[in-house]
Amino acid sequence: MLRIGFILPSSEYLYDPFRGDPHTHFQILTVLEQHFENAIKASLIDLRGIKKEFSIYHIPECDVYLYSVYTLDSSEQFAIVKKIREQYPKSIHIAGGPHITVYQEDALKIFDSLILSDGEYSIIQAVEDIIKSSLKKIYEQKVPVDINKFPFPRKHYLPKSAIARKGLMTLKNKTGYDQILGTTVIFSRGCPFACSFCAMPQMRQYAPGQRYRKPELIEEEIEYLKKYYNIRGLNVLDEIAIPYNITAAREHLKAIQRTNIKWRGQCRVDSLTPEMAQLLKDSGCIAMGLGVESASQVSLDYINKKITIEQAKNAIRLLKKYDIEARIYMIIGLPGEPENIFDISWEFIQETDPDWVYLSIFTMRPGTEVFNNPKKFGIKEIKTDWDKTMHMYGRYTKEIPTLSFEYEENAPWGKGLSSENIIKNYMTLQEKLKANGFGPI
Ligand code: B12
Repeated sequence: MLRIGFILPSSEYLYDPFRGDPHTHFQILTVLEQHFENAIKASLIDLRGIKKEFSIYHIPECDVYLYSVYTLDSSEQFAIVKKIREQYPKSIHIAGGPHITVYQEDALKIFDSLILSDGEYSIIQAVEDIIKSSLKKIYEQKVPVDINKFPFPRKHYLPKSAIARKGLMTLKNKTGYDQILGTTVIFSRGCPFACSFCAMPQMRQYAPGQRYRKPELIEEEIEYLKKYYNIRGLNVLDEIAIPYNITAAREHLKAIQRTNIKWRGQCRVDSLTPEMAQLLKDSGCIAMGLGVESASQVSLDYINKKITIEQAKNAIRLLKKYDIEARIYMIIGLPGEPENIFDISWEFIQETDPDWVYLSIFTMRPGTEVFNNPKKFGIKEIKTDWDKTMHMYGRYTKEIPTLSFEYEENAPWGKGLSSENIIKNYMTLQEKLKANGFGPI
């Protein structure tokens, strides 16, 4: 029997690594178990919360180790491979994920094989090749996988306590929701847009656009979570929780409604119409996060967000009207920001009065258009110190952000802000938000 372990790194840079679930891992492990049945033993090696120097003591011996490498944890994951190879020299190491997709050559010095793009068919092929001793260096899926052909991801790889937890559904204005037993889910892949700060367009070059699970499969997945985990609330992690196609959106939301669950999610500001807000409300949606990103239209245009400030204001109004908590995502430090970005951001927040503001500082991730084409965005230098690309600071403690890039003084839109100014704007706005009840919950 082939022992396959999927490594989940410490995620120590997250305030609470147990707020999210490892969906990539669940998906690949479920596919492997369904295909190979008793010929393999598939497990999740959960290193969250464990100090990096002690990780090896928590890693059981396997024949094959899998990794999904994000930029922020790339150095940790590379170090784990090295340690495991010392301990179990015959082990085979296979990686996928955004970071290795960009740095394939370097990654091949560390891993035995890489999985690029959708991984369902590729991992089955790779395991079959391992059994035949003919593992290839690269498996690349060039035709989008139909996600409805695969089972929904099972969660039995972790203890029940790590799946069903309280505190995921907390609301600002209503009590009792913090006690709801919740978990996170993801019903789709991808996004039809190409924002210049997002790593996905490059990763999904062979599978552009949005793919959703069929409504009946969504219903089936939620019923499974209710039955085995007693789940009553869902944090839906899809980038766009509402399908762009209106007919599909109706069916999607009605499927969720039939399960009688409470849920929260995120969507684009241009997804919201009065009909959609009503459907959301009826489907049990209690809070929605909106990608507002900036109070500067110039910045929105630079990052190719394809929305207007007016659309953002309308979307917040609509959510509030339908009694759905309106949470907004904003970023400080984007290209195109004027000198008075702090003032216009605060004015926007005061005028629209969202329930909650998630504030990030702009970070540079490989694979994004800004990273590949910095000149276009007035960026003079990008450092590849990946550990310094965290985008959320000071939500709970007083950390000081660092930036891994710098703007030209004479940027294409005018004066580029200095890194000191960006950090100051970010910190002052974060303080102002905290002091005025915009977070954190
Ligand atoms: C859900 C999600 C999360 C969840 C769960 C993440 C997880 N590890 O499963 C949570 C909330 C925990 C999370 C946290 C973070 N995330 Co996140 N997240 C996403 C999101 C929206 C979906 C990912 C997902 O689960 N999709 C469903 C699965 C099934 O699809 P998938 O991941 O693409 O995997 C498929 C293939 O890519 C491939 N594959 C990928 N890896 C591997 C590995 C192997 C071995 C194999 C065989 C196949 C394979 O096979 C899968 C099936 O086809 C993506 C954006 C996106 N749309 O993909 C961002 C994204 C992956 N996240 C990102 C970031 C930055 C983070 C955080 C660092 C954010 C933060 N500062 O808090 C943390 C990191 C936490 C961690 N160490 O895991 C970035 C990564 C960019 C980068 N260059 O690293 C992304 C791309 C968002 C973005 N647009 O920039 N995230």
